[in-house]
Amino acid sequence: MVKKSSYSAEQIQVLEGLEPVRKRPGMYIGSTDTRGLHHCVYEIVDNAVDEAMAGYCDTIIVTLHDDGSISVEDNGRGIPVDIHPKKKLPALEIVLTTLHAGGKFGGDDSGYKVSGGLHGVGSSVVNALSIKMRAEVYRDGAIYHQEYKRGKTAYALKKEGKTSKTGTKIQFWPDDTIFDTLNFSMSTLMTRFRQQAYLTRGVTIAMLDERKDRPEDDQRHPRLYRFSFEGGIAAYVRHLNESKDSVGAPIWFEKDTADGMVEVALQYTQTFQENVVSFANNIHTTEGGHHLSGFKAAITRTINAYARKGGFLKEKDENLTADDVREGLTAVISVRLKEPQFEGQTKSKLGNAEMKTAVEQVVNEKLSEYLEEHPNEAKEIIGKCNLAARARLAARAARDSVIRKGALEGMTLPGKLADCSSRDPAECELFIVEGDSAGGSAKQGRNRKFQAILPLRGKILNVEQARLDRMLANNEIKSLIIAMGVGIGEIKDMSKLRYHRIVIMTDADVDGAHIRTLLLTLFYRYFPELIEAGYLYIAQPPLYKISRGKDSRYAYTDEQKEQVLKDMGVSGEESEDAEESEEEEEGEEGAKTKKRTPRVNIQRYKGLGEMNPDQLWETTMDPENRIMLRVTMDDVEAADNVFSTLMGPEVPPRKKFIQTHAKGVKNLDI
Ligand code: 28F
Repeated sequence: MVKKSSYSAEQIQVLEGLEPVRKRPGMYIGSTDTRGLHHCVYEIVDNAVDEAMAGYCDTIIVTLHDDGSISVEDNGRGIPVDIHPKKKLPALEIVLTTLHAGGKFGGDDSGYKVSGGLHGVGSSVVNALSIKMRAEVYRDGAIYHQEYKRGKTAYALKKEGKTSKTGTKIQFWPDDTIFDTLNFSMSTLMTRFRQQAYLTRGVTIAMLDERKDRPEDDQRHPRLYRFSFEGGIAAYVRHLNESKDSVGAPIWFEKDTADGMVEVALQYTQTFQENVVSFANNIHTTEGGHHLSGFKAAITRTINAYARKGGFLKEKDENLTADDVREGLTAVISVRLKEPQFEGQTKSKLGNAEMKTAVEQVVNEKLSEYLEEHPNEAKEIIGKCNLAARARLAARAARDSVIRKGALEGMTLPGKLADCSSRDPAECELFIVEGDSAGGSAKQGRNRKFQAILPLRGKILNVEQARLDRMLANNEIKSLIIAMGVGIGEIKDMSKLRYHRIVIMTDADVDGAHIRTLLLTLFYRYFPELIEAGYLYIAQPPLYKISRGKDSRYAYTDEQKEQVLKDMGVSGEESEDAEESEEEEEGEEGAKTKKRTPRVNIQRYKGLGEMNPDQLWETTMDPENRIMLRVTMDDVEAADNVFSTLMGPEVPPRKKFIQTHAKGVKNLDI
C-alpha cells in the first residue's frame, strides 16, 4: 500500500557534525572490530528495511564489490533531495553528513524506524567511518548522486540522467584507519539478512558477492542469495523447527495496538527445548524485555485457562507452570513501536513497560481464539504441557522421597500403628493414645474402617526446645510423623496427609495434660497447616460415670456431674456419700412407704485405661456420642507463649475448654 507522506526537509531534528564519531567510533557502532564493520552494513540496510516497513519498498540488494566496498540499494521513494530552507543543503546531504539522534526523525510517523538506541544512529555514522561513500537517489524521474570523504561532502549534489525507478543506493568503502579488518563475511551478513527478511514479510533481500577472492568460510556459499518469506515469522518458526517433529502448523497472529504492532508466531515440538526469540523493531532483543515477559505471562495463563475449561486439568490439579507450558515451544515475538527504549548490558532488552500489557492482551485474545478453533491441535498441546507437568512432579516426588527416606528411614508405617482400612484421608482418623493399655482398649473399641490407633509410650521429648533433627531421633515422634505421611521440614507435603482428623487422646491427669501439651507444641511448631485446616482435635473422655441401678450416665465436667445427679433426683447431701442411697416415697392414703431405691454410684475416671473398649468407644470415639475439641490456630497462636508456661506442670483446668459435640465441633480455647 502506498501512504502519502507529508514529508518536508525542515522537519529534520537538530543535527551536529560527525567529528565525535571518528574520535570515539565504539560509542556509535559498539566496536571497530569485525562486529563494528558489519554493524555499519546493518545500519544502512536497516534504513532500507525502514522504508520497506513504511510500505514503500519491497526489494533490497546488498552487493559485496571486488574493490572492498559494499553497496545497498532499495526501491523505496529515495531519500529526499529538496533543499533545506535554512541550511540551504539538500535533505540527502544533511542526512548523510550530520549526526542525528536515534529513532525516527522528521517526516510523518510513516511506520516504525527499525533501529533505536545503539542501533539506528543512521548512515551518517557509516559515512564518517568510510574513506568514501557514494549515494544515488532515484526520484522524480531523475538520478541524483553525491560523494563524501570520511563524512565530508566531496562535491555538491548532482542531478544526472533519467530513470523511471525510485529508490536509494548507498555504497561505502570502510576506513582502514578505523577498522581492524575490512573483510566482510557473507555468512555473517546472510544470517542477519535472512532474519530481517523473516521479520519483514513481503520484503526480498538479495545478496551478491562479486569478490574474486573470498574469505575461506564464504567460499562454500553461492555468490547470490535471495531471502524472501511471504510467511514472515511463521515461516521463521518453521525454519527454526525444521529439524524437529512439530505439533500442527505454526500459530500466527498480529495486531496493531495503541502501543505498537504485536506479531507472534509459535509452534510446539516434541522436544524439550524452549526456543523463544523476541524482537523490537526488527532488533533481536537477546536480553528479552517487557514484550517477552508479556508473552510468557499470557501463554501460561491462556493454556491453563483452556486446560481447565476443557477439563484437561482437574479442580485439584495445580496450575501448569510457565516452564511446563513452554517445554518444546518455539516462538518468535516481534513488536514494532515508535519510541523503543533499549536497555541492558548490550542494549538488547526492551524497556517499554507498556509493551508487557500490549503483548499480553494480544496473546490472550488470539491464542484463546486459536485453541477454541483448533480443538485437535489444542488437545495435543495441552497433552504435551500436562506431560511436562507430570514429569516435573515425578521429579519432585522422587527428590522428596529421597530426602524423606533419608530423614525418616524409609516409608514403612510404624509397627505399633493399628491402621484403618479406608484409604480416603477425608474419612480417616488417627487417634494418638497415651499408654499401651489405653492403646489396647482403643484398638479393640474403634471402628477399624476409618479409625487408626497409634499408642505413644511415655513422655515424648519436649519439642519446645528440641531441633528438628533431635525430634526425628525420637522414635515416638518419628512414628507419628510417618503415620501422618506428610514428612517434615522442607519436604513436608500436606497433600500426602493420611488422616483428616488427628485426635490426641490422653489421660485426664497431669501426665496426660503434659503429653497433650507436648503434642500440641509439636503440631503448632511443625504442622501448623493441620491446625489451620481444622484437622487437629483433642478427645474428651468422660470424667465420671454416674450410675444408679440400671441407669448410668457419663459426665465430662464437674458441672455436668452435678447436672446428672440433679436429673437423677439425687439431692445435695446424698451425693456426698455416693455409693447407695434410699428414697422416701408418698404411698396412698399418705402412708409412708420405704421404697428401696439403689444408691447413686459415682466413678471418677483416673485414666483411659480404666475404661473397657466398649466404654471407650461409646464415650470417646463413637462420632455419634463423643465430645471432641478442635484445636484452632488463633487459639494456639494466642497461646504460643502459653506453650512455654504449659510446658510446666500447671495445666489450666479443663473447664476452660469449651465442650461441644463432635459433629458441631467448636474452637478450643487453650
Ligand atoms: C540504501 C539504504 O536509506 N533508504 C531510505 C528513505 C526514504 C525517505 C527518507 C529514507 C529525510 C530527513 C526525513 C522519502 N520520501 N536505503 C535507505 N529511504 N529516508 S532512507 O526520509 C528521511 C527524510 O527526514 C523518505 C518521503 N519520506 C521519506
